[in-house]
Amino acid sequence: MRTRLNFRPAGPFRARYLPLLPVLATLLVAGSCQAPAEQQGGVEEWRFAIEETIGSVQHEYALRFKELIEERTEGQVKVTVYTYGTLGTSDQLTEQLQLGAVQFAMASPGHLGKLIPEVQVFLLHFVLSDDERVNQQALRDPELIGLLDDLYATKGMALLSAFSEGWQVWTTRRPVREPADFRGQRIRVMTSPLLLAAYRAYGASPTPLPYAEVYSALQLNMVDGQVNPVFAIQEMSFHEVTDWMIFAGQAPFIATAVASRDFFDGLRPERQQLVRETIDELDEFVFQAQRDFNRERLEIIRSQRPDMEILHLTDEERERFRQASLPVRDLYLRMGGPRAAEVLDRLLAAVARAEEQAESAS
Ligand code: 6CS
Repeated sequence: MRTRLNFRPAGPFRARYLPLLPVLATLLVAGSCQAPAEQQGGVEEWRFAIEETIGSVQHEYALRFKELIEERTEGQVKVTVYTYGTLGTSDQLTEQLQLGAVQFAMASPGHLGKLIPEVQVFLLHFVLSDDERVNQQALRDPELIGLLDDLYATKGMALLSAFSEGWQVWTTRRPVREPADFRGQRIRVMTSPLLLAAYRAYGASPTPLPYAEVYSALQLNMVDGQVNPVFAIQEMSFHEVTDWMIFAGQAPFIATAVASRDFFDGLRPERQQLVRETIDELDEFVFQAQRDFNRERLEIIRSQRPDMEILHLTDEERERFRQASLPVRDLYLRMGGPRAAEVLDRLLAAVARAEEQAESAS
């Protein structure tokens, strides 16, 4: 079994992160003084900040990246991985990447949508396929990635890859079988504005919060439920403070792996190629890792909470949610930035093409 760490933040948010200020200050000084990345005795250091804790899907990804890069550069590059909680919230990680204090980071559309509204396309429900392999292929669509990369570039980032961390599951205190069951429920969502629209469309009262605050918010009854992939629910102990797990297959959790644009553009062509090839290989690696993690962690949840009610919505029940979610696509077109229509069309076309290919292969 893989490493597991319960991350149950205690106390007010500021108090939790204040002790980290020295770490942040050190990184900021390092980032502003040493471009592109720190050189120590001929060894270059690349810092990789992730939005999840030890033992998570993103951690597995970053560790494998580290292993491959260090091996392939024969120790010329050392990769240091910073897990969630060491450098701050997702928004703060993005800021540090933009400032050059870290060279690589994970940036989930669930938070990044405040900065790049178009990326919220990945937050829409029932847009991707029910088939994870189809989604994997669609997310690799070069035109889609190129289009998004242009937008990331305007914010000082290079988009390296978009990948799924598995289906998102609702954990609640009450059963949810149709949109009306969400009425009056305060559901914690990530901080991108489209998520408010997505859950209001179901009649819920969405509450945006950083990841680190979710456990306490559930425990203190400030919210009634939340949404995340199974591995995250187990790792962050959300299953301790909710009673129902509802699998609706509305959307997988999409993460994006990014590099600082200045850093990446400043790399020698061979190094850029090395990063691109390594990231490419990680696509299949993380596909398998998320599948294993989500399966194994569900078993852990079952053993730790035998009374947990696990509900898989039927096709008819899902269809009610799908219908209720459709107006949110129009909202995305209005609030998703100037290139929203292009991005949504491209994603839908990539999914359709991947579906056709999967059908003709079977
Ligand atoms: O819910 C969140 O905020 C977070 N969930 C996951 C699975 N990864 C990072 C993200 O910030």
